[in-house]
Amino acid sequence: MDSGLKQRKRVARIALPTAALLLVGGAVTVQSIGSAAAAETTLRAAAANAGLFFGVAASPGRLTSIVGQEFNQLTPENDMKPATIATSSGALQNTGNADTLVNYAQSNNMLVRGHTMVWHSQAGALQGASQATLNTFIGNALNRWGNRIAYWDVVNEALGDNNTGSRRTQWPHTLNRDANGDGDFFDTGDTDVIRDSFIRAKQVVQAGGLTTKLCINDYDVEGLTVQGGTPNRKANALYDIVRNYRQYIDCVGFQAHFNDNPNSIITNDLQANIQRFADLGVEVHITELDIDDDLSNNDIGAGQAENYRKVVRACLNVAKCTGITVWGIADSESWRSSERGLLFTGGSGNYQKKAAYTAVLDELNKGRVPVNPTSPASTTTPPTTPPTTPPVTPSVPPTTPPNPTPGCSATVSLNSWTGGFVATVKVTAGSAPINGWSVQLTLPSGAAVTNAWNANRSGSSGAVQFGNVSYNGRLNAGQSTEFGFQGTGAAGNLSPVCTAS
Ligand code: 9MR
Repeated sequence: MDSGLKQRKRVARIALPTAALLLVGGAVTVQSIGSAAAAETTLRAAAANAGLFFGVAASPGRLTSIVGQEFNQLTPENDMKPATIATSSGALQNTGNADTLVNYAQSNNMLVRGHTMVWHSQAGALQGASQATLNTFIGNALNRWGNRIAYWDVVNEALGDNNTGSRRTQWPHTLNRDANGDGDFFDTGDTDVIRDSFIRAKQVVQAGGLTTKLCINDYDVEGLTVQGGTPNRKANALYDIVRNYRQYIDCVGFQAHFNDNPNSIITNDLQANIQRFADLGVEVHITELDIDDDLSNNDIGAGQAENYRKVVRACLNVAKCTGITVWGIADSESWRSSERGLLFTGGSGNYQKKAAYTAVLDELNKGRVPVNPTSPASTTTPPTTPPTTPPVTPSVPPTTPPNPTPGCSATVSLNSWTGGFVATVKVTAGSAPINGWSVQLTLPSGAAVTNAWNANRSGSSGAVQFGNVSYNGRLNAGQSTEFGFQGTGAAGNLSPVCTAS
């Protein structure tokens, strides 16, 4: 993290059903949803039952028995950063500590998150390097550990502070060129260090047949809004990056260093923000969780525990939120020890559980509870079997009249705040299967759609039309799917009209 974040906070004082976890080639698979098992007594076991990993950041000096007992994922807190392992030509050096951590993880059946490749901070000898040299480093780092690393943070903290939604201006972002001056780096002719780094990483993964997943990671991107209800422009910018480069990006990390900076608080729309990224098809992870005691008026008992519970629940409620990592074991060993933001007190291998630990364990043990049981989040995932399987001809004539008229209905639920909203639209087929749908709704004047997911959109204000995308048009009788959109202004009362084809 930009050291400025901590600095800002200190100086200005402004103002953070169960499933089985399978480790398949280093990746997490949520296997099945069943009935709740007996309460587990470690974070890793409870998380595995709920179909996610629960990890910790550590260095070799912190590898006491608690690490393997409580956690099933490990992030090197500092030992895989370019400052430690990169030479100025992008070769590797000093990989001993990283190897120790990877070996420990392997022996304790833990996933590893590589952290991190392209970052403006702690770049060491790589500072100021060209894209070609960054690409060399990306290839070397990926190939060095191969599938022993399940997830790699390819790009870290690419976006600027203070909720501007802009890219950082420091190297490596000085490698960016906005050819047509339209303020983004997505056009033909533009140069984008994010895109080019992910393209390189994806090539290496494909060439080596690796299962390693490629992530983008940032902080202050957790809520749809920030304190006071202002849209979270940094989160929106990250969303645009992931949407534009979806073919290269597999996962998104919300660092979740929650504190009393207005951009870093825990908002009620955390889950909706996780969901909109998940709806793009990427895995979402909470990657560096710690929760400042200031967020509960220095109540590091029930207040902090409640905040931890909220964050864990938001992740559990989204099927593609597949892991949570806390940024250290004990308060005393944290990068911001005075804020007492972790799950244990004590130190040096002698740790005591805090109320926050008990809350996290308890919440994990409750498992994933779908918010809307009639439309699980998996409806947004393209079906793995062809949707056109011919129906088996019934041997007995149907008792209901044949060929009922295809039809559909739609309902909207809104999450509004001052100046904007997110709408989730549920489309349900009538008494006959449908092959496609379109939904029209009329926005009041002053309201406009800024982006949509799981639907093709035409129009942005007044009468706006949404059509199905390739994987969610075909619905059986009575079956539902969901799409969403984000807008500015006030949505008012929306009356969607659904037409089936
Ligand atoms: O926790 C890390 C601390 O020990 C280092 O001194 C610091 C140097 O920048 O990095 C800390 O980890 C950061 C992580 O790599 C990226 N996100 C913010 C984390 C906290 O600053």
